[in-house]
Amino acid sequence: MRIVVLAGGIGGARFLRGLKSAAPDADITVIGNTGDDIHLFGLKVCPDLDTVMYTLGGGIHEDQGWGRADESFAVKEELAAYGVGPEWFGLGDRDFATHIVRTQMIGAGYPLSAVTEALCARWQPGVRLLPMTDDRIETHVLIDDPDAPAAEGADEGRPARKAVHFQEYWVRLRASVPAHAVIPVGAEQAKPAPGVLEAIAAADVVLFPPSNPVVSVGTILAVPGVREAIADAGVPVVGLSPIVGDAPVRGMADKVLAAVGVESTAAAVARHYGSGLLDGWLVDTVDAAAVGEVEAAGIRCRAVPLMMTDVEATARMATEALKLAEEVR
Ligand code: GDP
Ligand code: FO1
Ligand code: CA
Repeated sequence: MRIVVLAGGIGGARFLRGLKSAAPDADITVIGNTGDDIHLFGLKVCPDLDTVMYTLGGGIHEDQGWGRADESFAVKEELAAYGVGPEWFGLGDRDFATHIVRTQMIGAGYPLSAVTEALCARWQPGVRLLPMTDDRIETHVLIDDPDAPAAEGADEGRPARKAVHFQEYWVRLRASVPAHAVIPVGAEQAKPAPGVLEAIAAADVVLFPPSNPVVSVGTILAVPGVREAIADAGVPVVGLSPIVGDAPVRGMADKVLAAVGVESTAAAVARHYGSGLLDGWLVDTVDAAAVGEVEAAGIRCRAVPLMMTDVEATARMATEALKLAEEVR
C-alpha cells in the first residue's frame, strides 16, 4: 500500500513512527513542511524535516521532541561570546553538522530535495522524505508593533503591525502576543518538489497526521498544485485531530487557528479542511460529541483515543485511520 503523509514536525514525526509500526510493509512518502525553515549564521535550518528525520532515524531528543539526543551547545556559546545571535534559538553542536552539510550542498547547487535524500542516507528513516518544495517559503506571523506609530486612515488608532518569522513568533515570543495573520511568504511562486505530485497521484491513501493545521499542513497545502493533486487523486484522505478537548496537545495551534478565524475544536479543524479535501476525520474519545457535527459537514468521523503516549498507542491511531480510509473508499 502506498501512503502519502503531509507532515509537520513533532506531531507528524511521532505519528509516522506509529504508522510504520502499524503498516510495516507500506510504502510511505512524507511531504514535509518547509515553511518553518530559517536561515541563521549563514546556515539553512529545516526544523520539521529534521524532526521527522531524527525521530524516525533514532537521533531525536525524545523528551523535547526536536533537536538531537545527547546534545551540547559549545558552538552556540562561542557565537554568543562574539555577540553573535540570535540567542533565543537553540542550535546544538550535533544539529549544527546537519545544517552545515545541507547549506554546503545547496551552495554546490543541489536542490533541497536532493540534500534531504542525502541526509536521509545516514538516518534511514524508513520513509521517503520529500520537502514540499525546493523553493524558499517562509511562514511569517503578523503581530502588533507597539514601537511604531499607530495606524491612520480606516484603521485609525489601532496599533501598527509587523510581520515576524514564525520561529521568532513561536520560540522568542512563545506565541504570547496575538497573531493577526499567518503568511506563507513565497508560496504563490513555489512549485512542488520533484516527486511530490507524482507520489500523491500514485497514492492509495493520503493521511493528515495530528500536525498543526495552519503552519504545518496548511503551509504544505499552500504550495500551488498540492491541494488540487490531493483532491484529484480520487483516494481516501483521512486526518487525525491535533486538537483534543478543545486545545492543542502541545504547541500554538490555538493561536494560529485564531489568526485564520478557526475555533480550536476538533470539529472546527475538520470543517476548515472541508469535505472537498477530507473524507475521514478522527477525533479523540473526549471529543466524541463532535462526531455528529463533522459528519453533518460531509466528513466521515470516528472517536478513538488520539494521545500518542507511546509507539503502540500511536500505531493503534494509525490503524484506525487506515480502517476509516477503507470505510470511505
Ligand atoms: P511541530 O511542527 O513540531 O509543531 O509539529 P506538527 O505540526 O507536526 O504537530 C503539532 C501538533 O501536534 C500540535 O498542534 C499538537 O496539538 C499535536 N500533537 C502533539 N502530540 C499529540 C498527541 O499525542 N495527540 C494528538 N492528537 N495531537 C498531538
Ligand atoms: N524550539 C524551541 O522551542 N526552542 C528552540 O530553541 C528551538 C530550536 C530548534 C533548533 C532546531 C530545530 O530543528 C528545531 C528547534 N526548535 C526549537 C523547534 C522548532 O522551533 C519547532 O518545533 C517547530 O518549528 C514548530 O513547528
Ligand atoms: Ca513545525
